[in-house]
Amino acid sequence: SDESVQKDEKGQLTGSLVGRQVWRYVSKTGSSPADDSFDPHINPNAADKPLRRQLLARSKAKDQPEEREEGATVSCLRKGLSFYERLQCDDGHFAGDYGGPHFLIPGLVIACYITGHDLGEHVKRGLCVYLRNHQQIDGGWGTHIEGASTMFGTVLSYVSLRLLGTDKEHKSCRLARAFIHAHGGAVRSPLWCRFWLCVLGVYEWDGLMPIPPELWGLPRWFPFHPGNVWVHARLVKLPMSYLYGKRYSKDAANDTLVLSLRTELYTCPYERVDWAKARQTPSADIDCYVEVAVPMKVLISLLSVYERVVPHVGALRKFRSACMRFAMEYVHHEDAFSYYICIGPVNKTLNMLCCFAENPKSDEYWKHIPRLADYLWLAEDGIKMQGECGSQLWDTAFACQAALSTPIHSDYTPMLRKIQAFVNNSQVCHDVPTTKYFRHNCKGGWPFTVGDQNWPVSDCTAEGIKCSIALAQVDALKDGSLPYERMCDGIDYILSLQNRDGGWATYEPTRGSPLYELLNPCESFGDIMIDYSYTECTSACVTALGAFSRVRPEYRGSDIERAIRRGRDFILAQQMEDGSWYGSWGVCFTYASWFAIEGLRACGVAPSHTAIQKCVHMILSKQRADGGWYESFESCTTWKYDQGPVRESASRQSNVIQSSWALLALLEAECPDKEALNLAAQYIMSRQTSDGDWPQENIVGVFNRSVGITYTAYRNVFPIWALGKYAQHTKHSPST
Ligand code: LAN
Repeated sequence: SDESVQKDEKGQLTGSLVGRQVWRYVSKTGSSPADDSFDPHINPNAADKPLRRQLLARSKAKDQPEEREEGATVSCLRKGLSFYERLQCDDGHFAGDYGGPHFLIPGLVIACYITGHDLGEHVKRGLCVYLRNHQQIDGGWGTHIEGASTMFGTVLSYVSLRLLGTDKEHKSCRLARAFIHAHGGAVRSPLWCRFWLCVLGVYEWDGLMPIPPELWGLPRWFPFHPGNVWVHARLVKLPMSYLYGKRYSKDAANDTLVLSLRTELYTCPYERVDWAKARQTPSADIDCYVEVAVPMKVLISLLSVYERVVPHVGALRKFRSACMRFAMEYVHHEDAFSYYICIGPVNKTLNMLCCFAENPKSDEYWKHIPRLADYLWLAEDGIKMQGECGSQLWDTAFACQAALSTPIHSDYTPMLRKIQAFVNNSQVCHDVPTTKYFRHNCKGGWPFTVGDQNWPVSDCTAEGIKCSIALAQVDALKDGSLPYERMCDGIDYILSLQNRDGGWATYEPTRGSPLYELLNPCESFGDIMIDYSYTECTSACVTALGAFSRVRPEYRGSDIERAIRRGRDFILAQQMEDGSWYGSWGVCFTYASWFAIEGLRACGVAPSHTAIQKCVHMILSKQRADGGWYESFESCTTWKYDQGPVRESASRQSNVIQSSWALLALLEAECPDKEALNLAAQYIMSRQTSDGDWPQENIVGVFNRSVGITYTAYRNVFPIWALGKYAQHTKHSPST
C-alpha cells in the first residue's frame, strides 16, 4: 500500500515491501530452528512447521459446523479453508518454504565470506543445521534435497560448512571429503561450482572455461548473442563475466581457512593440479545431466587461446575494459530495478559480489545486504536459501482460485478481500528502459514473487488476471476490483509475449533457436539456453485471455481471438504419444496434463475432442488402487511417466498434490467415469489431517529439467481446488 512505500536516507524508493518475507531472531527463549521431528531419511521436505505454528498461534480455530449438516466433501473443504485462512499474512499473501536446490546457500556463504558481511550467529547456526540435516549417508549432497549426491551439491555444501565454522575433522566434513575424493576432487565439479571456488581462491581461473565479458560487446545481430538467451542464464553469465574479466579472487595468502580448503578439496597437492587439463575435464559422471556439446568444447579451446592473447594486445585490453564497464552498469541496472532483490538467488549473490569487487565501500554493495534476508527461510530442517524471495503471487493466486472453486467461498470473503488487495498491489505498473539491457516491457505484468522484483512472468500474469476477473465477479468484492486500464495493461503484456509458434515462454518471447543448447556450458541443467514455449505457460495465458474476453469483449477482441487460436494449436502440438503433456515446472506429466486440458477447454475445445479423450484415458490408466496418483521426479529427467521403483510402489501412498492435479484434469475434461472421480476425491479427503492441513510429501516442483523445488502451499491449495470443483460437479448428488 502507499503508506508502506519506503525510502532510504537519500529519498530513493526502497520498494513497496508488499509481500516481503523476512525471518528475524527475536529471543533466546523461542523455539529452536531445528525440530526433532524432522527426519530427512523419511522425507527431506520440511513441513514448514515453524511458520505454521507461529501463524496458527495468532488466531483461534473456527468452530466447525457439525458434520451432519453438510456432506463430507463440503465439510472437508470447510476445514481445509478455515485452516488455510489462518495462514494468510496481513498483506494478503500466503507464505511458505520455497527451498529445494542445494546450490544456493553456498553462493550466499561464499559471497559473505569474501565481503566480510556477518550473517549473524543465528543464521549461521541455522544454515549449518540445514546442511547437516540434508547430508546423505554416502557423505554427499544432491543438486536438490531429493536427488542422489552430486559433486555440485557436495563440494559447495562442504565448503559452506567449513566457511560457517565447522571443523574439518567434524564427522560430516570427513564423510563429505571422502565422497569428494572418491569422485576425483574439485576438478571434477561442474562449472558453477568451480566458479564459486575461483572467487573464494580455492581453484585457479586457468582451470575454468573462459567467460569473456566481451560477450556484451558483440553486435546485437551476432549469432548466439547473450541478449537472446534465457534471461536467467543471461543474468547469471553477466556477473560471472565481470568477475572473470577481473579474475577476482579472495586474497588467499593470509587466509588460513582458504589455504586449508586448498589442501582439502583435491586428490593431490594444490600446487600440482594441472589447471589447463582441469579446464577440459568434464565434471564427474554423477553430475552430468547433459554433456558439453562439441561446438562448445571447440569454443572453449578457441577462447582459451584468446585469453592468452588479450593481456598482450592493447586494443583487446581496451575492448575488455569497455565491456566490463558495460557489464557493471548492467548489474547496477538489474539491482536498482529489482530493489536489490534481483531476478533470482544466483545472480543476487553474484551481483552483490560484483558491487563489492567494484568498490567495497559503494552504496550499491550496501543496498544488497538488507535484501539477503528476503531469500532466507526457516523451517524445521534449519535455515535455507530459497529458489526465489518467495512464491507469494503464485501461491496466493492459486489459493484464490482454489477458494473460489468451492461452493462455500462466500464464508471466506475477508480472506478473499485480502487476496484481492495483495494481487492488486503486486502488479508491475511501469515500464523499464528496454533495449540497452535486452529487457522486454514489464508494465501490466505480475511477477512470481513480489511486485518490487519487477520481473513479471507470462503465466504469473495470467494467474493475476484470472484472479482479478474472478474476484470482480464476487458481489462483496466489486469495490476492490483491479481498475479496467490495469487489466488491459496485463492483457497487452500477455499478448506482447506470444511466440511465433503460438506458445508462451516465461519472461520474454523466445529469442533464439534450440541450437543455442549446443553452447550450454552447464552439465547440471538441460534446456536453459533459450526461453522456450511451455505448455503450462501457454495454457495459463490462453485461459486468462479467454476469461478476459468473456467479460470485456470490446478490448482487442480480434487480437485475443487469434492469440487463443494459435495457443490452442501450440498446446495440441505438444501432446505426447500416450496422450499426456510433459511438465517443465511441476512433476510432471500429471501437472502439465492438467494445465493442457484446462487451456484447451478455455480455447473452446470440446471434451469429446480426441486430444482430451486420449489424455483422460492416460490419466485414468495411472490411477492407483488407493484412488490417487503418484508420479516420481524421474519423469522430469527421463521424459517418461515414472511411478517410482516397483519394489516400493506397493507400500507407497499416492501423492495428494498429484492426485489433485489428476482430479482437476478429469473434472475439467468432464470425465464420465464417476467411480474414478469418487475414488480420487475420497483419497484426497482421507489424507486430510485433523486440523484441516494435508501432509507434506515429496517434491513436486521442478526447473531446468533436473532440479527439484518445494512448493509448500500446494499441499493445501490443490486438494481444496480439486475437491471444490468436485463438490460443484456433484452438487446434486446427496452422497457428497
Ligand atoms: C521459477 C519459479 C516459477 C516458475 C513458474 C511460474 C512456475 C513457471 O510456470 C515459469 C517459470 C518460473 C517463473 C521459474 C523460472 C526459473 C526459476 C526462477 C524458478 C523455478 C524458481 C527458481 C528458478 C531460478 C532459475 C533458480 C536459480 C537457478 C538458476 C539456474 C539461475
